[in-house]
Parts: sequence; C-alpha cells; structure tokens
Amino acid sequence: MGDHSKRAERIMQRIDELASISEDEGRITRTYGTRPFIQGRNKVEQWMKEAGLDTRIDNIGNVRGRLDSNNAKAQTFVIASHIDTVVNAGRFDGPMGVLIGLDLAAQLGMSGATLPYNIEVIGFCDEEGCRFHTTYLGSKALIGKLESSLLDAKDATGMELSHVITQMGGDINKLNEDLIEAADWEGYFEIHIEQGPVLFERDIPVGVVSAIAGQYRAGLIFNGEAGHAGTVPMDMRKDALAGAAEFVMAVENFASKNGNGLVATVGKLHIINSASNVIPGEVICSLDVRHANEMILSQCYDSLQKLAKDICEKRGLTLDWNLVQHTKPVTCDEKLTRNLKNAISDSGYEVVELVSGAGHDAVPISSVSPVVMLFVRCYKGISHNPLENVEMKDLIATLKVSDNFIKTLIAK
Ligand code: HGY
Ligand code: MN
Ligand code: MN
Repeated sequence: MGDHSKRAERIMQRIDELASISEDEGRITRTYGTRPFIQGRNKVEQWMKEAGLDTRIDNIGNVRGRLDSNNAKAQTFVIASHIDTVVNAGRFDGPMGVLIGLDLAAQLGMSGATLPYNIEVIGFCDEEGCRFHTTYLGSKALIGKLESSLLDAKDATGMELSHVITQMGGDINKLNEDLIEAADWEGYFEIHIEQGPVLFERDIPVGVVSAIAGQYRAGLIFNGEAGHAGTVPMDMRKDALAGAAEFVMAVENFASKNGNGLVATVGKLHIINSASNVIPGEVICSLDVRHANEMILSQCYDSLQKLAKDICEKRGLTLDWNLVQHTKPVTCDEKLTRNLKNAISDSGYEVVELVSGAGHDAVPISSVSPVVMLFVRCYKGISHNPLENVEMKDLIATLKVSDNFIKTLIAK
C-alpha cells in the first residue's frame, strides 16, 4: 500500500480543491443540488475515474465508484461519507471520508488483490439536510427508504425536492433502481472527523465509534398577534418572539439541568415580517434534541414539547409543532468494530471508543448493513465552522489504520 505521506498529501490537496468550490464568496457552502454542489460532485467523479473505478451518478445525486469482485455473487462493502456541507462549513466534514475511501479503493485496485466482495465508494449527496431540512437523502435512497412524501419538500425559495432531482438529471421514478438490496450488503465503513473534543484533549489521532446518538428534529411556529410597538400596553401583547425567546432559554436550561449526555439546540429562528416598531406576530424556529438512549431521548423530547405548549398558553400564543426527523440511536457492528480496534492497535495507536453526538449516513445504512466508523481528531473538536482542521499526521495515522482494517476485511 503506497507511501502514506504522499497519499495523505494528495487527499489534503483534494480536500482543499473541493473547499474552493462554494455557493458563497469567502466561505464553504455546497448544499444539495446547487451548481457548486454539482461541480464538486463531478470533481469527485473525475477522481474516481482516474483511480480506475467504475463510476456513476445515481438518480438522487450520489456519486459512486465501484471495484467489482470477479465473484459474480459477491456482496458489496461500501466505504462512504457525504459531499454536501452546512453553510459556512469546514473543509473536512464529509469530503474527507469520501476522499480517504477513494484512496483506499485506488490502493486496492493497484494492488491487484483478489476482492472477496465488491468495494463501492460513495459520496452521499445530502447528509446535512441544509436545503430541504431532510437529512440522509442520498443514503436513504441507496437503501430504498426515501419517503416519497419528502419529494414535495420545499426549500426556502419554494422549489420542490422532486424538481431539483430532475434538474440534476435524476428520474424520481427510478430512485429504486439505484439501491443496494439489503441481501447484498457485506458492510459499511465511514471515516469522519470526531466533531468533538475528546481525541484532541487526549492527544489521540483516531477513535472507534461505539454508537451514534439518536435525534429528533422539529420545526416550530409561535403564533401571536402583530401590533404597534408604541401603542399596545405590555399586558395586552401576544408577542411571538418573546414566547419563542422564553422557549429557547427553557431548552438550554432543561438540557443543561438534565446533563447525562442530553443536548438540545435551537439553531434557526426567523421572525416573519419583522420590523423594529412591530410586535412580532409570528416566529419560526428549529429544535434539535439528541441522546444515546432512545427512552431518555423520547422523554426529553416530549418534555420540551410540553414546555413550549405551557409557554404559549401562558402568553396567549398558539403553537404549530412539526416533527421533521426522528432517528433512533445506532450501535456499530461488534465484529467490524473489533477488527477496527485491532487495526488501530496494530498501527501502534491507543484504542479509544466514542459515542457520536453527530448524525452520519451510517445511521440509515445501519437498518440494512453492519456499520463501523472511524473518528479522526480535529482541532479542538471544532466543526460546522471554517476553523475545522485536521493535521497531516492524523491523516497519515488514519491511512495506516484504514489500510490495516481493509487488509483484515479482504483476507476473508
Ligand atoms: O447534524 C448532524 O449531526 C450532522 O452534522 N448532519
Ligand atoms: Mn458529517
Ligand atoms: Mn455535519
């Protein structure tokens, strides 16, 4: 398996090249279906072709590269992550895992090793869900579990998902022609930055993911009564923003008090028809709640919904509450995780296990395939932020560990 430093340098160059493609001047944003997204995805396809992979863009918009086993009945082992980003993103969240996967497949192709199964590298098209607030579009489509109702989802401009799929050259009636059937999965391996501080604090380059936290995402609308800021007495107001603000603080207070790994966030808040001299009549906000234990997660989600209702009742507001997504916690596969741990110790690194607070495409895939994830240290655990950074030495460590893991895999 080629020189790790040279391979890491080429991966880093490609990460930087992708990062230079963005919807926004001076920051990294490549959301599903936009021109820069397509440009970046086509760049990844070109690199896959150069590596000798059999490539295609599927109907939902994933970019896929395959090394076929000469055993026609072979199952498929997928190495993947996502190529879409959040707004004002870091360079590594998603693309790093795809480009390392591509490197591993290229090395396998060059080695001429006999492949007991097909190897497929995938750049998923929409893990973040920034444009349509529907995460995992690409990975759900790959396993045939994309809810058809999502096709009507609208972005901020009112454009429907189905239209964007067609615009990108996909056929919404052929989405199920692209899936990897449940019986055909050998396994799924995702390499991703930790997006948390543990590896950085403990000065360890990589970690094994034991589980991925479950999450609820909801869209809330606080409905009050718009009014004149100068004439409506304070005790006669139905101020939607004051109600939403009280809820935002209640969310932080509830999650902080509950501790035990619960996190809850209001990441988006939008005042409809806002003006400095108008009492806000309508406020839209998001809610993101996560925990590694499904029972605790559901109980906390219900408690937060009750909190919102009580605040609205007290203030004479009405509340629209729309559950956008609920994914249960996922446990990574025992055998693959054991092999990964051995690959880490064989590479001379300390083995540490982590629960992922962040969601990953491994979540939907886990419903049809054993999944295993390798975390890579990132600077202070910062992510979803342009300060996101991975050092070359940790990329090299990741390649060493992944080579050892792949060796075990194909030695079947
Ligand atoms: O939000 C998440 O957990 C991931 O970054 N999509
Ligand atoms: Mn990610
Ligand atoms: Mn992310």
